[in-house]
This record gives sequence, structure tokens and C-alpha cells, in this order.
Amino acid sequence: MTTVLKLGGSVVTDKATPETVDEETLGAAVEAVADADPARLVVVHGGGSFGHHNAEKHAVSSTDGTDDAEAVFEIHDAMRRLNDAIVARLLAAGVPALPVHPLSVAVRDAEADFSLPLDSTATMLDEGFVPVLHGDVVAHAGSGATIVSGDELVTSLARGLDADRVGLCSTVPGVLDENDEVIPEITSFEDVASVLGGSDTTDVTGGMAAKVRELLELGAPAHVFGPGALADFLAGDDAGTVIRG
Ligand code: IP8
Repeated sequence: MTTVLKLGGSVVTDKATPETVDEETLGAAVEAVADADPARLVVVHGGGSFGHHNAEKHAVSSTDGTDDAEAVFEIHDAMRRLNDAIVARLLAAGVPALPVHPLSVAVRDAEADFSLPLDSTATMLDEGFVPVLHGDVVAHAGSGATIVSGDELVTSLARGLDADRVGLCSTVPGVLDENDEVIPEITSFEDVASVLGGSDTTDVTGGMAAKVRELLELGAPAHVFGPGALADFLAGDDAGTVIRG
């Protein structure tokens, strides 16, 4: 059983204060992972108050690149420092976490298609480690370097590792309907298009509509839930909204 878990940037950092880890919510998430002690777990985290402001400062996004190595390093370094903090917390709780930095291995080709070689992550899993990846800046053929989000990594990892379960833990308790109630299950985009808004073209970082569309195509059930449901998800129970394509 291989599980890919994303801890959203808003869960692990205080989004209102630059470069601040949310020690309390991160601590609770780390405790849930340590208590569940799941086999073959890959963790991905987003940036929150790390990385995004550096990316904005240098006008780098998933589509707009830079060939300024200092800018690339600055963005990566911010994300790496957050990754260090998360890995350190996991290790201190007894979770055999190891960092995996996408900048060192991943690439976007000239068509902007993203690929993440998974040999090292898969071998880490085989050896009982918990690889911890993060949204990052990656080399992009013809564009210098561009941003890869945690969500994109989740999709690549889930497909490439043939994951059995995917969990997206953010500050919302699930995909919400028009009355702000959690939709328990989504099996087709048409069922929820009116609630989520049919078009997501303006949201390059991937709003909920884009996320749901991607997750429906994964081939593994994906759970979208809030921090309070992380223990349930890790115990193998349904949590928040389950998206099954
Ligand atoms: O928070 C951001 O990852 P995300 C990565 O998952 C950056 O969008 C800004 C380098």
C-alpha cells in the first residue's frame, strides 16, 4: 500500500507572516503521521509563507521562467529551509523522513510537461524511509527555470509510484458545496462543475476546480480534508471529500 500525502502550505506555515512555520499545526500533523506509522508513505508539502514571495519578487511562476541562477537559488533555498524544518520535526517524532529536492532531479520539457524521475524516491520507500518532497523551482527547457507546485508533484508521484491512496490536507475540510457543506464523494466533474465553477483557466496555481479535475484522472482515490481528519485518512478511513474517477 503506497500513500501520497500532501500537507498544504497553509497547514504547515503561518501564511500571514513571511517564512514562519506553524509549529502547532505542523506538530499535530507530525504526531498523526508518527502515530499512524504507515508503510510506504510519501509526503509532499507546499510553500505557504515560504517560497511564494521569492517567486513573486522574481516574477517566476509555473509558466514564466527565469534564467537568473541567483533568483532560482533564492526560491529553492526558501523551500529547502521549510523542508528542513518539516523533515527535522518528523525525525524528532521517530518518522524515518528524508528530503527529496525536485530542483535536483525534475524537469519541464519544451512543451512544459513535467517529469520527476522516481528511482530515488521508490528506493527510499523500499528501504522503509519516508521521502519528503516540496514545491520547488525546476529546470524548464527553453524557459530557464519555473515553479512546480506541490499538487503537480502529488500527481506525478501518485502515477509514477502507482499509489493506492492520495491525501490532500489543507485548511478546508473538503470540497465544499454552495452551502459550504463538505461533498462526501465526487465521481465526475459534471456533478460538481456548477458548484466549483466550470472554468479554472485564470487560476494558474490550481483552484479547487482544477484540482478536482486532475484528481478524477488519477486512478487512485484522492481524499481532500482538513488537519483534523489527517489521523482518519492515515488509518485508512475516508476523510473529507473522496474523489474517485
Ligand atoms: O505551495 C510552491 O508550492 P505550492 C513552490 O504547492 C514554490 O504551490 C513557490 C517554490
